Amino acid sequence: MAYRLYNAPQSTCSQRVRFVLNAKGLPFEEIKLNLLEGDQLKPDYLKLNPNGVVPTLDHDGAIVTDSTVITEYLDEVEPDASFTPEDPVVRARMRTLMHFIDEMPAAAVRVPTFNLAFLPKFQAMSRDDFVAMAESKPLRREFMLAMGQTGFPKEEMDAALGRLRRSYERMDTEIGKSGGPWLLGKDISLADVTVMPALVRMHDLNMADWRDLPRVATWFDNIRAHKAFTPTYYHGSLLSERFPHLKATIAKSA
Ligand SMILES: N[C@@H](CCC(=O)N[C@@H](CS)C(=O)NCC(=O)O)C(=O)O
Repeated sequence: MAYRLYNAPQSTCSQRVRFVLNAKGLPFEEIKLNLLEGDQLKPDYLKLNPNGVVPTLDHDGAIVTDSTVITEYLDEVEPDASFTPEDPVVRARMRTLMHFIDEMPAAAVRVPTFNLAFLPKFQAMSRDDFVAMAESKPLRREFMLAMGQTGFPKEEMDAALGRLRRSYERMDTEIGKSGGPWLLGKDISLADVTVMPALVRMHDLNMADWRDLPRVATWFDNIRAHKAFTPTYYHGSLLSERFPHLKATIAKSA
């Protein structure tokens, strides 16, 4: 049984999958794509993942895409150290949360990420090259064009930060309802793995806005103490490690 993961170190969706593989102790071959150089848009990769995004899992030739689908797939084919509640009602709640997370924090976190980390790369391009690059993206064309080469305006940034804040409040409510320490109670689930990279990203950007929510603060400490965390976040997985210019931005905003 061989697993090959096409992914990128700093990609939040990839980090979800690496976490589950590491937690289950499954060896995998890691193919690292350079997203800023457009590896995800090359014809051979698009045959595997027509959305032109990472991650993609190749399991002995079976191709599985979309991080939440991949983590559910892994939990089905490798049920040891399960991340899926047995009770179908709790399982449904987990999936509801996973949908919420993909729509809210996972989408919102792209705005500060692109504005703070990736924009300098796009600003260095000619207008024609930038538009051609944006238009070559199957899934993120409109997102890239909306950002443009000047970045998302303040209103967009504020809206994204508001959506993130509401997501932390929702986490706080869910942990309170379930009794914690995880979103669905005493066991970690795929919902926790799904939201993890958004909080790690905001913490890395020095924008962790959950310090007044002790249940979320404890949740964050717990996930960072999980045995799968360090192998998942190897050096180069944090934006501050990959982009030196970010250190100055972060220092200014601190
Ligand atoms: N719904 C997809 C989204 C994947 C996604 O957006 N991946 C980003 C990295 S986190 C990507 O590959 N971006 C490349 C690009 O925008 O060109 C999933 O969860 O796998």
